Amino acid sequence: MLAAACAVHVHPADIALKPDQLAEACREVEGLLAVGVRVNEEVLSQAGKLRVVANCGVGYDNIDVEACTRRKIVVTNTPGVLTDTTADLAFALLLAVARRVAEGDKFVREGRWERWEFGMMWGADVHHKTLGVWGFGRIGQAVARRGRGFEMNVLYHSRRRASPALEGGLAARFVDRETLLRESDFLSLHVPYETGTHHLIGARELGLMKPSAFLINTARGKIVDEEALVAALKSRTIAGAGLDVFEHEPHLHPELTKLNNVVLLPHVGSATGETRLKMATLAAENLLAALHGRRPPNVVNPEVY
Ligand code: 8YV
Repeated sequence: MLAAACAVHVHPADIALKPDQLAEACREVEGLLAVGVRVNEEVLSQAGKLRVVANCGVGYDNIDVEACTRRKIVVTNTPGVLTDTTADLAFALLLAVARRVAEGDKFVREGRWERWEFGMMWGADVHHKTLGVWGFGRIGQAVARRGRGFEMNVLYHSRRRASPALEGGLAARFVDRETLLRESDFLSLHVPYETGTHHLIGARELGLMKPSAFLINTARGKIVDEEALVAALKSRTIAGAGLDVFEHEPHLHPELTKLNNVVLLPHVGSATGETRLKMATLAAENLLAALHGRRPPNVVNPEVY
């Protein structure tokens, strides 16, 4: 799609460029399709011809949107196409940590399974438990829907309360933060990362959760104070966590990999063949629309118009 419409420079390796390398690569470009790279002031100040940054992802905390807006650069993202795929992964983590799937797999592979035992590897039930969803946008709602499938009692908290019709359809009950923390058996995070959500979950919040509760994070690592989480997991303040994202990814807190009560994934929430193709296509459509002077379908900073 892109090659048919423009001269395309593709970064050859599937590794994220550092801002100075990206800045160098952006000097002459008019459009940037960003896949997992940080687009900050350093990059933008050197990209004098840039008109659009099309992010291949729904979250755009990797892009300094304000700096783009000041330069009248359009920023787009890829909402919608990855909703169910990411919700599936949140549920995969939820089930895996509750039923000790990763731990059991490791146990069998390592040849440590010698006999069937009644008391072996007990986990926690998922069905009929209370699922807390923090952030009730597309992905949060899709997780709530999956919770209903497992006959869970679904609570949610979000900045704005959903319409009665939406709440009714998902049988989800709006509660305040404290109630969500106190009552959830599984708490799944689905808020965007921004100044207001930095360390939304810290020692205090973890302390309010049940000692039998699990935290699931497929949103952004910096929403959780990882140091506090490690302490809570070690002291069994909470029972476990399923994490796809980390505060300083790809670097993990050194204690995390030593813990049995966590399931760790390398930020693969949207990583299925079907969804990655849809994300790439949508990002390309957004990019081309902007370059052709049309308004792209998924503009993040409409103030530029
Ligand atoms: C992306 C994501 O793969 O969409 C998001 O917000 O976290 C992932 O789907 C990631 O942002 C890299 O572009």
